[in-house]
Formats: sequence, structure tokens, C-alpha cells
Amino acid sequence: MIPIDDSPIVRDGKSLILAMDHGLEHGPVDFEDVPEKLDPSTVFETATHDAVTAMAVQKGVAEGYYPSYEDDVNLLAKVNGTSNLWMGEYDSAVNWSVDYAAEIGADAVGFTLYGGSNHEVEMAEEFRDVQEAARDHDLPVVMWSYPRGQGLKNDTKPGVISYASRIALELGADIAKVKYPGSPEAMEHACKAAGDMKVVMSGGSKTSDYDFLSTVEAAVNAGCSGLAVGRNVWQRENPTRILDALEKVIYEEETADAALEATE
Ligand code: FBP
Repeated sequence: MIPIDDSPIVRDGKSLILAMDHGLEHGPVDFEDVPEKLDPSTVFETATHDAVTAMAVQKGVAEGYYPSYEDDVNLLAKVNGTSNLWMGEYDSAVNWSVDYAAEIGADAVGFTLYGGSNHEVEMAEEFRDVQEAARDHDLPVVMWSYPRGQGLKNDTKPGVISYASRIALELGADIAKVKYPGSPEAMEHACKAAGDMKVVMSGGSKTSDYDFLSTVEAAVNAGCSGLAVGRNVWQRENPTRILDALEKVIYEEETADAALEATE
């Protein structure tokens, strides 16, 4: 197993994962204000920015578009995912195998685990297969660790997010992607709960440049190794500018104010 810091999805110990699986997870509604982004090539173009260490997509998008970008973008194969049309208890279908993802050229795999769902046990068993297959291919594993389900009303409470990052460590992920738990102290605890495994913050719905960057700054200061983000980048009119600023906040550990000023 190659050390995670030597993986192509990590730069100087940090990661910036650009996610674009929203067409499946949320539906075309996420592209309403940016209809040109319905074309996955536009987001792959954005992912060629130096700050981006990997792009997370589902199988069909990887098959159709990754071949044109394999020299410039690292592929994170998001191997499970479910549409927003599913009305049952939180669950996520495994849509492609790790073997097939590796064949397409994946540099890492991603898996959503809904701890606390009535389907947690099956999902953890599916994760075991994915994690062990990823080890066979020397691919790092990123867990979208999202406690959700009947018993969990607020999925961003501090104790829930610390549990989320710990679950990822316990089950063998290399990076946990968790929601921001509302304060730097709570984020710090979630990072500590993950031991020496990396934790990245999940982007969330689009906010202002300052609000977004200052939350990323707080997360990095609290011990996060970066960000996995979708809408806060590609829903913007100028994704390059926010990526320039994110590069400063994440890799150069500049403040949100300084990053914004430098990229005006
Ligand atoms: P965002 O930064 O846009 O939130 O994207 C990150 C992500 O994890 C995507 O990979 C996924 O499609 C989406 O969030 C899921 O969001 P949620 O389950 O909170 O609706």
C-alpha cells in the first residue's frame, strides 16, 4: 500500500477534490443556474486547475469524458451513489467495481457510508469489498462519511461528525470527507477522532466567497487536510478565481481575506 502522502490525489499533504456527481445525487436541478455545466467537459476543464488533486465522478461520466482528460486530471471513482428520486431509508447503490474503475484509470475510489441508516450493516459490508479491492490496486479510499437515517435528525452535530470521521478510520479509509460541524473546536475534535487519517471538509451548498473561504480556513486550521467540493466551485461564474483563492487557503495556509485580496 503506497503511503497516502505519495498518492497523486495528495499535494503537500493536502487534497482538493472537485466533486461532480450531483447529476445523480441531486439531479439536474443543481445545474439550473449554470446550464452550461450540464456538459461534464466544462467541469473537467475546471479540474485541470493546479489546486485540484482529483475529480470525483460516477461511472458513466468517467467512461464518457475521462479519456480526454486523463493526462491532466486525477480520477476519483465514486463507486456508489443514489438518485434523489429514491424515497427509502438512506442507502447507496454500488454502481461500478474497483477493478473496472482501475481499468478506466482511477487514481482513487470514493464510497458513501450512511452510518446510522437502517442499511448501515450492508453498506459497511460493501465498503469492506471496495476497500480491500482498492488495496489490491494500490488505490486510496475516500469515505463520504455521512451519518444519516431514521434516528439521526441533525447530521452536522459535533458528536455526529466526530463519529463520522472515526467510522472512516475504523473501517480502513485513507481520507474521510465530513460536513463542517459548525465550529473550529468541533472540527478539531473530528480530526483528532480520525487519528492520523486525513479528514477533508465537505463543501455544501453555494455561499458567498468570504463565507465559503473562511469556513475552509477554519477547517484547515482545525486540522483538515483540505476539501471535497462541488457546488461552491462549479456553480460560480468564475470557478478559476475561487480555485486560485482555495489554493492559497489550503496549500499556503493564507487567510480567507488575504486569499480574496490576492485573487481580486
Ligand atoms: P458539494 O460541495 O456540492 O456539497 O458536493 C460534495 C458532495 O459530497 C457531492 O459529492 C455529492 O453529490 C453531494 O455533496 C451530496 O450532498 P448531500 O448528500 O448533502 O445532498
